[in-house]
Amino acid sequence: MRKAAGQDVMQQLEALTVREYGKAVKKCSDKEIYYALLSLTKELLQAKKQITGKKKVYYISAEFLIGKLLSNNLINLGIYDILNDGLASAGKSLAKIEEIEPEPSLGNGGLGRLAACFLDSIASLGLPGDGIGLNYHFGLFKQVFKRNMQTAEKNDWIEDNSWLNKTDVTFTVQFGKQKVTSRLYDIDVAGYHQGINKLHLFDLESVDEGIVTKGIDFDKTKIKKNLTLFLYPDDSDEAGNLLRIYQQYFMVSNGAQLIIKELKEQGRDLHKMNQYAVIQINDTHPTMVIPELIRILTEQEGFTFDEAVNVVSKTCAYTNHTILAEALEKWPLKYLKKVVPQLVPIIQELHERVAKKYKDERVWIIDREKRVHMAHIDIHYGFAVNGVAAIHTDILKQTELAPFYKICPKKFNNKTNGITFRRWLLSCNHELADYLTSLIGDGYKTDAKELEKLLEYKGSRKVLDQLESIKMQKKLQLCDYVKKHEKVTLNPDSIFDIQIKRMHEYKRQQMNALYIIHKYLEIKSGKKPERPITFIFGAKAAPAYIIAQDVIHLLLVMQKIVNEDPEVNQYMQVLFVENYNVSYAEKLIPACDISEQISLASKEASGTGNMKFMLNGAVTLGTDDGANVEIHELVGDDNIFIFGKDADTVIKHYEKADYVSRKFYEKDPVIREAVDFIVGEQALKAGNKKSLERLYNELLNKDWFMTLLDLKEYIRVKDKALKTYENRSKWKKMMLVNIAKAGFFSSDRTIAEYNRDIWKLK
Ligand code: 26Q
Repeated sequence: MRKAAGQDVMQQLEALTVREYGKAVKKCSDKEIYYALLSLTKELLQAKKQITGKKKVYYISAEFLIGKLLSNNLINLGIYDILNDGLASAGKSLAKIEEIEPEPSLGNGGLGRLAACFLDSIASLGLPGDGIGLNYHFGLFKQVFKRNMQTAEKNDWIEDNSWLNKTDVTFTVQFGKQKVTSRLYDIDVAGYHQGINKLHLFDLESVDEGIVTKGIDFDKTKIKKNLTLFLYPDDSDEAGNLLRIYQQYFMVSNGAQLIIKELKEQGRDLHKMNQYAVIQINDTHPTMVIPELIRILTEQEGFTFDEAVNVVSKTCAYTNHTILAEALEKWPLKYLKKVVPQLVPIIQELHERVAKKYKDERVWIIDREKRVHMAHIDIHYGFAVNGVAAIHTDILKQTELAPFYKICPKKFNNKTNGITFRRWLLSCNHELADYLTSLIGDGYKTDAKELEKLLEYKGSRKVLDQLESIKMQKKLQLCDYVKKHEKVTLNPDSIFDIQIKRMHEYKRQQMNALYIIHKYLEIKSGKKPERPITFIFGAKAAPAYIIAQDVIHLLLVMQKIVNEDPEVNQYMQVLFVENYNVSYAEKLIPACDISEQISLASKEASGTGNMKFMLNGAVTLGTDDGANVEIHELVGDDNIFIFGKDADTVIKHYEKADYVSRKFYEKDPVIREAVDFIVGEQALKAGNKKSLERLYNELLNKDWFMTLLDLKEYIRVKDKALKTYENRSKWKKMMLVNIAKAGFFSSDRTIAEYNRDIWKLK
């Protein structure tokens, strides 16, 4: 039945290319076929039923890191296989055609990608739920390496023909005395064999791409032209911070207007808004939606202040994604006065009410320095607060948000993150997905827990060998891609050890770099590893985050030193891929043997890359942090490599301020040798003195994220992982157990929990 529909699709594609280009598919270029597929898929999406229901969730987020959409849409529409086969018969490769699609970069990392996975799962569970965000024209910068340093260029991803659908919806947004006009663009979000929801992206009508001068520079004060040009422009100066507040308000004002418009169109009583809508606030970036809704309801809909506060508080829920104090948004009141003067009296009133009720100033909204704590607005004036992994929620309750937990314990709940298996298995690893289907059927595609059926095959040599052979296929495919894009030849017989994520000190890429230095020195001194190792990195660093830039530089310098050393390069190689993004992740993850998840315990709220690797048969080398803790519990001690000080110990070090990195350096020659290499002759010859010295000094004199505390154990446990890899049958069993236990991390499970405990949609 599906096959028949699919064959029909191939005929539709043929008809389309004849109509558009006057030739058959087999005569078309990949580019022509891509655009034909884009039009065809958009038509099929539009023909799908909108998911409806009495109540809808609005997932409001400054980031939606959706990645390329073609392959996923085809899978969710149930026509991927038939098109893949049909195109192959015409001598075409769908995988190659997918390469043509530009990748939208509407997010930085985890938080944005999570929002995208959630949209997929909401639709796949048949729940009514739309995303609300911004249509950044150049998104996050494109990373280009020059002289072993990161430079930033704009990512011009929007083409005339794209997944964006221009709508007739426009709103006015007021900034003090200035007014701007917005326009809504929609992207259809198809559920897996389900109807569709929408991702609503607002844009500025008067946006002017021409004001971008070189790289990603532009005049930050020209609000009427720049508001939706970039995602999170540099926040190191006042103009950058103000622009961020302009962007946030633009997003939430549009979001609030859209929600109210929809409720009115459905004839709903706004006094009962919470029965028809729930607004999930993704971190504090959209927090101003709370005072904005209160403003609209009181100024335009005749609500009293109490009525507005009451219904808005029952409609909004907040997700926290970080425990890093510096990432919790606190806006100086004077900035808000400048950008959104109309919200200031509302925020002040919200603060007064809190201050009247609670003596403890730590829960106030406006502090003594006149800074507005955005998270505090969410907690007081929302009905639910959640962390994103068990350990993260516990730390929020016990430490970071403890005073709030004391006054409203019932609001707090945990929702361990998840990932969509449609993208992170079915789409990026057809080979594994098809093999799993042949073994356990395709029930796991809609009920991920069924992956556990794989455990039955733990003793089957045939199955274990097949898993190994699929891993090799994916490594070979990655080698081809890397050869073409990075001009580096990798050895597929080596162990692929991969760390891909945003560059941040707490994620400790610098610890991995020190391991690489250590291994390099060992090989130089004659101690060769049993099998070659390939260390792969991918990461962007915020342009204003200097030390993160320095770590990128060190790793690129190590890439040069190691790969150009004939005594060493047959035993180890280093590769830092340029412009790491979702599409690159889809190629790297299936090819990975060892998944590096080495954040300082207590700092990584959850992590989601860890789940993607596990699902694709990589074994985790990590600290007991974020969702690693839950991975550890699920697979057991034998199927993961855990090291490092635990979260309690780390938190105590911070409380007592008693961690001194220099002590570790002084007492241990192995640590000293690795750290000294950073400013040794060889590194200085290959790299930039200022940058390397700055990093060296940081490690010795500060090391806020305690790299040297865990380094020794990291080396020991990583060496153990490498040794275990040589016990092939043991390793293959570990792979199997990791895949089998990954079902818990399906975002379908996460979303079902959000719905059960918070949204209550159906
Ligand atoms: C804040 C203020 C000023 C400028 C920028 C920001 C800012 C921007 C982005 C603060 C935070 C972010 C992004 C955070 C993020 O991606 N957090 C990650 O969320 C994932 C999904 O829950 C988790 O898995 C990761 O552990 C967490 O780091």
